[in-house]
Amino acid sequence: MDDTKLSKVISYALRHKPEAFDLTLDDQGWTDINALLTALHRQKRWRDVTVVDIERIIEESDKQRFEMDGTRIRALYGHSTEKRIELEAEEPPEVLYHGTARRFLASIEAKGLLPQERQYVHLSEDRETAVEVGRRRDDNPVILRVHAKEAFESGIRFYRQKNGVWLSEPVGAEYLEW
Ligand code: HQG
Repeated sequence: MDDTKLSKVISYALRHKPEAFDLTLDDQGWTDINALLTALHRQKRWRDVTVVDIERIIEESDKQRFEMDGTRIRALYGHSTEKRIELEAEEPPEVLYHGTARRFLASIEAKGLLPQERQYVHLSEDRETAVEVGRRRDDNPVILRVHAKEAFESGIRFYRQKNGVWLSEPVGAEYLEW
């Protein structure tokens, strides 16, 4: 079984298009794992997927993209569904990082960090992780230092996910440095 492809199809279902899989997400993004399996089984490629396969992609992935709890599963970040996932705001560390493509800098300087297609801006606790995120779009990414605590003190909300990814509301350029 191609675990990368399985992870991608589950990401698509849990982050972007649950309705295409006849799934509904609750306010925190949870859905029933058996409903997800039933939806996957409708596709020939995924006819034999079991909960063990899903457990394996969660355990073996370098990134923890999904979380399981009893009979529920959810994506921990990346959502673009219309209904906003509800998260609990927390005080962030002094500095967080965001890796991005050099070609986006002028726009980021003008408009700040925006969630774009997703519900939240995605930030990293360490520079190395931000480099990996930025490399998806640029071989030589720009790493922004985000003055998160200062932004938080001015009322911008931040949310820590279990896997160490931080999500936030838009962050104005005055809190960014590179
Ligand atoms: C950029 C992946 C122009 C932003 C990753 C980013 C992460 C702007 C892109 C997670 C902008 C959005 C999220 C502005 C922001 N003007 N460009 N004002 N503000 N941008 O993919 O943070 O493998 O939605 O810099 O590793 O790159 O899928 O966000 O380049 O953890 O699990 O707009 O997704 O994880 O891109 O990545 P994305 P991201 P997975």
